[in-house]
Parts: sequence; structure tokens; C-alpha cells
Amino acid sequence: MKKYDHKRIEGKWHKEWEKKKLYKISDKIRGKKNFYLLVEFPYPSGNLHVGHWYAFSVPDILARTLRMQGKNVLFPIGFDAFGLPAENAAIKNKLNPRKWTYGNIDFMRKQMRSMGTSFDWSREVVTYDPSYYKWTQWQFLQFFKKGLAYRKETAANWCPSCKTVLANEQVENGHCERCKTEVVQKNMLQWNLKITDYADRLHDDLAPLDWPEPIKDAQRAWIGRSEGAEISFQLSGASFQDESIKVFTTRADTLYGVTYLVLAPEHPLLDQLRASSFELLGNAEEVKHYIESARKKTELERQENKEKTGVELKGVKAVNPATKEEIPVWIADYVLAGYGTGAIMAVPAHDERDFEFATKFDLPIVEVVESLDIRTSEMDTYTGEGILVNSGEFSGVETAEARKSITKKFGAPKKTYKMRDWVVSRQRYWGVPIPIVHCPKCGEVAVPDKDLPVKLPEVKDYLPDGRGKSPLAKAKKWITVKCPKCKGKAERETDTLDTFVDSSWYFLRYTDPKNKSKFADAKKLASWMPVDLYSGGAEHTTMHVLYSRFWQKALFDMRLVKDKEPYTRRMNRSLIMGPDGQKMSKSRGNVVDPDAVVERLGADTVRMYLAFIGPYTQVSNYPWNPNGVVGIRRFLERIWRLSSKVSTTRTSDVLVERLLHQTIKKVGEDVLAQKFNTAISQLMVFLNALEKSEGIGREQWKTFLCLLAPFAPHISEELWVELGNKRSIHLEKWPTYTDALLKEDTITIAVQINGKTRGETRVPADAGKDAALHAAQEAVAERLKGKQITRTIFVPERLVNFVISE
Ligand code: ANZ
Ligand code: ZN
Repeated sequence: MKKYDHKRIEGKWHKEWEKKKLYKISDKIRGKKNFYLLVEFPYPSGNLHVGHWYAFSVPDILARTLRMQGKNVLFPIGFDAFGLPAENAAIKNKLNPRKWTYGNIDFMRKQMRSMGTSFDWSREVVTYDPSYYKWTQWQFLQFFKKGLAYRKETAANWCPSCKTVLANEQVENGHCERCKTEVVQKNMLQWNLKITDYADRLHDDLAPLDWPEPIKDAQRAWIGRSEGAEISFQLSGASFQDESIKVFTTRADTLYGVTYLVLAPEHPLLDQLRASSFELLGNAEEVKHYIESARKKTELERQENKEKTGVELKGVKAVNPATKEEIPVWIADYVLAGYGTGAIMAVPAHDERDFEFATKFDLPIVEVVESLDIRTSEMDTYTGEGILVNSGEFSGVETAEARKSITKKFGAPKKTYKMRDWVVSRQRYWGVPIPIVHCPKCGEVAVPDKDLPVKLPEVKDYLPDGRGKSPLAKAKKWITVKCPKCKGKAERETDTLDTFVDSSWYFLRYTDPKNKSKFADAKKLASWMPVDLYSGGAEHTTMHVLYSRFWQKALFDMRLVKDKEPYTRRMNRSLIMGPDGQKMSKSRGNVVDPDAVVERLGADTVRMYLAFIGPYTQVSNYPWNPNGVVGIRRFLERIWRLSSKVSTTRTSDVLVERLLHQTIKKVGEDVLAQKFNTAISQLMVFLNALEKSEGIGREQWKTFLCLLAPFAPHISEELWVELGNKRSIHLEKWPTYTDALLKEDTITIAVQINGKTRGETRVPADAGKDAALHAAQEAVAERLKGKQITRTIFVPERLVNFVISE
């Protein structure tokens, strides 16, 4: 017997499959249903890590199984090649991002082929390819024309030392992660997408989706819909009479308990004051100073539970519309400018933050809600529901009811969202140029379709610019254009698009990747969309999955796609940790290099080990276990050796035959449920039985190889061909099982006397009641001797209980 030489086998089959275009698919195959299995495309980091193997080779088991089960499966791959992660890595390696990315993709393609995944490479999509980003730009312009893309002053994280805008993720406790300088908030003109227009639909359309609840909950939390009321407070005092302050509250029922208002330091009223009448304030200097210091903090810091700070706007008073009393107006940074109206009504008796603030600054506290639960302690703030007190005509009314009636009388119902519009402009080089021309006469003008794509020019200096402008701003020749409208002298937009824009529609392009006249043909979209199953990382639950749902809905409204939702199902996968149970990282030295393991043990072993490591979609952390990998390798070697035991005559071992049918059923069902680990356990149980059996029938062996094929595509193909088969095992049909053969033919029945188990007996599975009772009586004959059976209880296939008189 030849030895199991994984290198020879795997190399051979990769070439063979590619030559035969085994995984190239058509959009329609008669008699077959389409299934779209999507995995998140990687960014070209340069080297495949175990996480990539886990992300691609395990879902490949599902793709292969579905194909064998008669589905026409789209299982595509590509590269998310633009964007900050790629650009930062390139800069770190002192390479032009273009060079760096191209090189990495070539390398990664080779590595990915070594996994033996059944991707249809002819549909590869690469986001930096002009034939792709032409359509990213085109779609952006559709958003622009519909008013869904707009440019506006937006607060951004600005590092005064690096002189660049930072993403939220690059700010650590208010400091730049690179130079440790304090980050400030700076208003900059930025392109935004109006995702907030879709907040309600993004929230409401989750309910009917068959997704795991935690994923839906995470999206709902991100959208952060809050239902409450807007209430206006008139200002008083000579110079502020015409002004009012609007607040957002979820507790309109507490209006009689409002003892002061608080504005965010960035509230527009303050800008207004600054322009005209700042000196009317009794403490203008103090206020200015406070506003400055608040500006230096990030939003996160301001929300942290630190000691509250704030200053009163001396000389300004507001009127509580319910009590008609004059109350003070403060500014404090625990109130955020971007949420609600940027102003709150403070109810220190029933809100903890307000209570803390009121106690610190000695502001009045008026109780207006009494708990109905007598166990509630009378200390501090009561934030629950109850009955109104001290609330004029509303005293005695329950809070829920009062919320409605007080809102009606003094304000208006209002929904607010935590989600903000999506800032998509980046002052960076490595991205899709925003296809807009700025004309001094016509303003923002869309680049005409015929001039798309606006190609990213090659530049020498691609490093982020000190003034917070994209390096493209220095490509003078590229910038200068004629205005498409008036033909006057104009300039191109120099910001590029956030990579999350590129990845918001890549799954649409897979359906028709080569189309030159549309982003995808409607027929092709119809044959594949929506995605049947989207498998990805938990870190993309909110941003990417939410952005792409928004994108899809916007395209839907423009009648460019037919589905309101892009993904029928979304599943998150678990994480592979280093052997020490910690996240793999170079600094910890616990990174497992998949290439080395593949070299030593083979791709089939690595794939199958990862599938075996634990439930795939449970979102837990599994440490890489070197012994576990070797265990799988041994399993494959046992299979290899067993092939020499195969005989042409079918074995008569009915036990093996029955187990085989049980295995077909279980493996099939488990794979569809993405329980790859238990499917493999079943294959192991079956292999044990095969090893013990006298001979192995050829048909049984063939069936077993078919079950193994999705998990270990190379070794199964090799053993398959060795049997004399001419056609690839991966074109075989999934084996079917016979129900009748699944049943155990004898079963064990417990025998009880007066409810206590006294023995057991085996009877044929199809034995009737009489036969079972007879066998049971025999099993406990000794104990029944001379006793009177008064009653017999029979639970089919489980037990017999004899009730006797003592
Ligand atoms: C009065 C009140 C009384 C409130 C009470 C709560 C309890 P969610 O559920 O997160 O939407 N709020 C409103 N705008 C704010 C802002 N820009 N920055 C900080 N806080 C803000 O929270 C809504 C509540 O958060 C609102 O209801 C408001 O305080 C506060 F017993 O109004 B409430
Ligand atoms: Zn013009």
C-alpha cells in the first residue's frame, strides 16, 4: 500500500480541478435550484492566517454538500482591496499601496487555492479594479442625485500633531493612538450618506428575518431607536425672549419635575449667543472656557461615568411649560450635541445623571413619580414607573398614561436614533475617488456617466497630507477639469470613499462580474439574490451588515434591485485562538501559520480539524490544539489504510449497513445546520465500525467517500479514482438513506415492578405489546413468583411496569 502523501495528492487535484473548470458555475441549470452562499471577502493583508482558513474552508463544506444535494451553488470570492487597513499596512512596509496590494493578492490567491475551496474564481471581484469601482462611483452618483449623498460640516476626530482626521477606532481614551496627542473635535466638510432616512426600515425589517436573535439585537442597538417626545421651553429675560429650547425626552411624564435645562456645549444657541450677545451673560468668560475644554474630549469620554462638570448660563432663564416656573439653563458635556436635540430637560428626582449633577451644583430636586411598589426605598432617584404626584391636573395618573397626555398637551411625539449619517469621505489616497466636480459657478456637479470611472491617478506621494486633505489634492493635473455643466474651470473632489462603501454591494457584482454596461444585469440578479446564507465575522454584525442593508434598500427604492433585504440569513462564526487560548498576535508569539501545517499535514487535515474544533456558528473562542490537528491527520490515515480492505462483494454486515444509513442522514442534516463538528463525529463512529467489520463492500466504501468528500476533498477524490471511477467525486450525488434501514432491529425495554427498575430485556423493534409483555415477564420471573399482577403498564419501545400486591 502506498503511503498517504498529501502533498502529491493535493497538488495533483488542484491542477486537475482547475483544468477541468470543476467549480465554474452557470446562472441557471435546468432542474436545479440556485443557492447563493456568501463569505466575506478578505482585504489583501498579504498572508493567509488561520482565521481565513476558518472563514473559507469550513463554509466550503456546506457549498460542496449542497452541490452534491442537487443545488446550483454560487460560492464566490474576491478582495476588499481598497481602504485604510491595506493602505496603513503598505505605508508601514514603505511600499506604494498599489504595488503592495497587487503583490499580496497574487500571493493570497495561490494560498487560497491550497485550501481546496470550491470557489468559482472566474467570478472574482476586486474592489480596486476600475471595472468594479466604475460602478461604485455610478451608484454613489445615484445616491447623490436622490439627495442621499450630501456634503456637510461634520465633527471629526482631529489630531493636531499628525494633522489628520482619525477614525473613531484610532482614538484611544481621547488620544491619538500613534502619537498620543490629545485629539480634538474639528468640524470638516465631509461627504455623508443619509442612512438615518432608513433607520426605521433598517429596524423594522429585521423582525421577519430568520437570523439569530443576537445579531438582530446588535443591529437594533446600533440603530438605537428611542421613542419619546419633543418639548419646547420658552426662554425669558430681556434679550432672549424670542428664543426657545427644544429638548428630547423619553419621560414626558416627569415634566413637572424639571428644575433646569442642560445644553450640549456645541448647541447652536451658543453659537448664536457668541455672535450677538455673549457679553449679556453674567459669566461669558467661564462659559467660553468650558466650551473650549469640552471640545477636547471625545464623545466616549463624555459619556463615561466621570464626575459631572458644567456651568450655568447666567442671565438666561427658561420657563417650564407645565409649572410656568422660571428655571436655570446650564451647559454640560454629558449632554451630547448629536443626539436628540442636543438639549435636555433635567429631572434630578428621577434620572441618575441629573441627580448627580443637581447634588453637585445644588439645584432643586422635585419628586413627581411615586412607586406603586411599597418595597422601593425612599433614597435618591426613583427611575421606574408609578403614579404622578406634584403634577397639577396629572397627579394621580399612571406614568405610561401621563406620558401620552403630557406629550399631547405640551409637546409632540418624536422618535430619535443613536445612529448618525454615515461619513464616507476619507482624506486618504487608497480608495475610490468621489466622482464629483466642484465648480465655482455650479457647485457640486456629478461626473457624467460617460466619464466614469474617475480613475485613481498614480501619484508619487501617497502619504496622508498634513492639512487633512487627501494626497490627491497634490495631483494638480488630475484635479483640474472642466465643469461638466458650464464647461468653466473646475476642480475634482479629492476625498476618496470609505471601504465600507466598496463592500456594500460586492455581492451584487458576483452575480454578473464582467458586465460592462450595468453594475449587474436584472436577470442575473434575479437568479441569485437575495443571498441565501451570508457567513461572516461577528465584528461585521453592525457596520458592514447594516451599511449593506441600507445600500440595498436605497437601490431598491431606485428600482435598481428587486429585494428589500440582501441576506436571507446571516450567521456569525466563532474565533480561532492561539494554542494558549489568547488572540493570535505576533507580539504574543502564538500565531499559527497555516502554510506550515498544510505543508506538514495537508489541507484536508487543516480543513477538517477546523470544522471539528467546535460548533461553527456559536460565536465562541476555540484555542488551536496541535494534538487535535494530529488526531484528524490520523483519522485520514486510517481511512487511507482501510481502502485496501475494500472488496467487490457487498458485506453482509447489517450493523454496518444500518450505521451507514444513519450516517448519511446525520451528516447531511448536520452540515445543513452548520454543525460540522458533529457531522465529523458521526463519520468517525462509522469509520470505527468499518474497521471492526469483516470486509468492506465496495458500495459502502463509495458511499462513505461521498460523505467524506465535502470535508476532505483531496483524499476522497484520490481514493475515489483508485476505485476505477472516471468522473470526479465532486460531481457525485449525495447518497440517500432508506428510512426502513435506519431502525435498530432490536430494542432494549426496561422492566419495572411497582415503578422500580428490576431488569431489562431486548425485543425486536417491531414487536407488539403481547411479545413485549411476555419477554418482560420472563426477565423478572424470579421476582414475580407467587405474586399477583394487578395491573400492567406498557410504554412502547421504553418500559413495562408490573404492579403487584405485596
Ligand atoms: C427627561 C428625563 C427624565 C429623562 C427621566 C430620562 C429620565 P434614550 O433612552 O437613550 O433615548 N437625553 C436626551 N437627549 C440627550 C443628549 N443629547 N445627551 C444626553 N442625554 C440626552 O434616552 C433618552 C433620555 O436621555 C431623555 O429622556 C433625556 O433625559 C436624555 F426621569 O428626559 B430624559
Ligand atoms: Zn459649472
